[in-house]
Amino acid sequence: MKALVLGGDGFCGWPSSLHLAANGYEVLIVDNLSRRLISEKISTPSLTPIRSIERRIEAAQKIGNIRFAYCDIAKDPGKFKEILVNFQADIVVHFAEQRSAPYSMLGDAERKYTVDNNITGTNNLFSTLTELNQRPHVVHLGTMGVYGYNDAFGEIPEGYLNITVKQTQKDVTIPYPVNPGSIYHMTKCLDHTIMQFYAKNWGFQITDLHQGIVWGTDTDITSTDEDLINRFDYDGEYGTVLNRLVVQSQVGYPMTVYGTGGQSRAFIHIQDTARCVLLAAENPPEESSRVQVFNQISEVHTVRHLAQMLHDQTGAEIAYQDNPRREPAENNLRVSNAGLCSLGFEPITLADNLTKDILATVSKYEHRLDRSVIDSRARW
Ligand code: NAD
Ligand code: USQ
Repeated sequence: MKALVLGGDGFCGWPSSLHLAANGYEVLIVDNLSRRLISEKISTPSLTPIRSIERRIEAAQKIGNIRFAYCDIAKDPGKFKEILVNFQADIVVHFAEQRSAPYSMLGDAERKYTVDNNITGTNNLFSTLTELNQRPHVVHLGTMGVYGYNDAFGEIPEGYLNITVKQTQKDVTIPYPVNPGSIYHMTKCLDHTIMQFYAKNWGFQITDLHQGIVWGTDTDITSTDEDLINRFDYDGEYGTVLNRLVVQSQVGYPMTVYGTGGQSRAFIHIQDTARCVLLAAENPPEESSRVQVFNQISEVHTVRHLAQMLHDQTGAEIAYQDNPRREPAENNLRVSNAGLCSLGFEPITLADNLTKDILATVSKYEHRLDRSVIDSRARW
């Protein structure tokens, strides 16, 4: 089976590509290396010394059949088409988007770039596949943030809500109302609409993984060889909250809890991202007229709880800051992950003590840390 992995050089894409290759897939990574470029532009290299894509691929040959093609899927539809024609994928996994909410809110240029890149890339993929009459199962990485983060309709279901229409008293199933909190999250809502249309009109089999915040850095494969090491972002724009707090607690930087820390969010470990992507890839929807949605999450915590847990482990100080983001100070969140669990997903949780592994990685590469990039510059 052939898996085309768009964005396979990134934080989630790299370990997922390796996991697919280790499980017998012929993998072709397509990436424009824009994440590495943004790192250079805003001076925030990965804490871990990730290798060049060439060196990564050379080391990955020991894991399985894995290759790389440079292509910007948003800006170079001609080359992208050639790749799709030549590779004839059975599965396409689509990670290739600008994924930082704070980055997308920095200013005019970043708003436009995020929308142009994410929406055009997704539409290019489906439009070209339509033109070529190819129908691989497409697995798209979406986000929990499409739902907003509240329990207004009870536990958040997987993409669809069963309601009774007041006017007709009819029971219907509707796509869960979207409620994005940033330009980045907005692009994921738009992606979802694009995919619903392609599924309805051209019968694509599509799975949208509404993923929570990913934590951790290494997986059982990336930790086997320094040349396979995964990226680790800790800066104010690309670092996600748990990884940031772990780094801060290790290096004596007061932990940056925004507002009261009462924000509840869903989390998943990077190892589970790779496992869930494979599970989803192997289980396409039976019905091709609508997008299958799985909530790719393991557990829900408040930011305050995470900071307190790290304080208890390390004694690190918590610094409550004015929240730079427009979001509710406190929220309740309950999320179903029944779909992936029914396929055999057994979540890794914080109780498994994996923050200790991250602390070890941070300690190993602490000399590479730049404290001046820890605070976030984005305000909205
Ligand atoms: P990342 O930035 O590390 O990886 C994205 C990769 O896509 C990068 O290698 C980048 O160079 C590439 N890319 C971007 N635009 C491209 C284009 N036009 N053409 C070709 N390649 C392009 O991000 P990540 O953390 O690995 O996230 C991957 C996906 O998972 C994203 O779509 C993101 O929205 C989603 N996701 C991530 C998280 C998280 O916590 N990291 C949580 C939920 C969902
Ligand atoms: N937060 C802090 N302190 C920090 C950083 C963040 O308190 O130092 C808070 C934020 O205010 C927010 C929460 O922690 O309430 C999560 O922030 P985050 O930066 O970890 O996550 P977010 O911006 O939502 O985006 C990340 C990924 C994105 C993915 C999303 C999943 O960058 O790609 O889609 O998590 S989710 O949050 O479930 O929508």
